[in-house]
Amino acid sequence: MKYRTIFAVMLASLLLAGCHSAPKQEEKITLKDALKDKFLIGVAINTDQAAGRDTASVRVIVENFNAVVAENCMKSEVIHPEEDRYDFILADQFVDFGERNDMYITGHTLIWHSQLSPWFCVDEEGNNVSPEVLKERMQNHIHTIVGRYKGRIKGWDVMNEAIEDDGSYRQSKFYQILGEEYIPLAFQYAHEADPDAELYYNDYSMAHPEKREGVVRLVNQLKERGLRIDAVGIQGHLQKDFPTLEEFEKSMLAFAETGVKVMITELDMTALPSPFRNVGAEVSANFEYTQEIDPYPHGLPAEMDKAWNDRMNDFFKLFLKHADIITRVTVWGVADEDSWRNYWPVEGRTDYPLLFDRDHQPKPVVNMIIEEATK
Ligand code: 9MR
Repeated sequence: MKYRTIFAVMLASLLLAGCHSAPKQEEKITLKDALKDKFLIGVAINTDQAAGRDTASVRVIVENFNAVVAENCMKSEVIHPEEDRYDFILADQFVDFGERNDMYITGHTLIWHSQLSPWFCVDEEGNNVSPEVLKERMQNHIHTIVGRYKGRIKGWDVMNEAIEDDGSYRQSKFYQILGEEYIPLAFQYAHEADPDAELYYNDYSMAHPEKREGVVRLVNQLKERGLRIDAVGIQGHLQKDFPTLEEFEKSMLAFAETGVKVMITELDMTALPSPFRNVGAEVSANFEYTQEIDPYPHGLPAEMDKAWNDRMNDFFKLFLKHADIITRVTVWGVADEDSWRNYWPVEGRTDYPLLFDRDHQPKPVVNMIIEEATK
């Protein structure tokens, strides 16, 4: 009898304990929480997002990312449309957004041949300006912009896409007028304007062996001259089957070997067939629309979707493996509908290149990354 009573009391207390303990709430770990000890996880934002108009995207940005970069509003044609006129409205909104949300803010980009203000390298007749004039313009441009955001923008893509895929210098207007000297000058001017800011060289197609070597040469030259360069930005505009992880990894390691950090700065991966192989992000390349190269206007077939998620996950596994040399991984856009991939290299396709889908829902790879980073 005595034992039966004890047993009943034990059973009752067990049941009671079960009832009282609150059902275990699944703690939701977000991308930025999962990666917090590995590297910054950033996103490029557009002006609707920075101004808070695109509320669905803002929710995703704030919840998942701890770094932002301006997708377009700091490019010279926007921020410095005429020699004597700067337009800081959109750039200010972008920086305010980053600060309000306590994010690491990167400026993109100071010197780039593309989206360049038409006046920048020529005189009123359209002829190239002299080296002295171009130096002065570059100095003014860089000092004014970097100076305005001194202490607020923590890192700058000082130089964008100056090396060709074969490792040679791009024959941009800057190069035609100043030769290779324009690159060290840009880094010097940026450092003068904000000595505490990190300075980066940023480019695409970095897994090409010749380009890898060209960029390594450039970084070494800058370092030999005692100029500040903190990291190389590998843009990371991936295709379904190019580049290989092995070549990508070789470039990460080769850049780190020069003594700088590595950042993946513009990550996305097209799910669509490419009209040409080994494509980087050459914005001037454009191809005519045909239906065969826009095969998934209503959604990716399941097996393609799985392949996309697995390959993106493989890249994040690679980044996690080398977290000691990587300081930031930034995706080039919030949700699929925002991506430049929908209109390049063919206008008007439906692509699926980002971590969040058109309904702003995380793709499976987001959880895969979280699991990998927290295991
Ligand atoms: O995503 C940007 C797109 O909205 C612009 O139309 C395009 C114009 O040049 O630039 C895109 O961003 C580019 C970045 O600034 C530099 N690397 C390649 C990116 C994709 O073209």
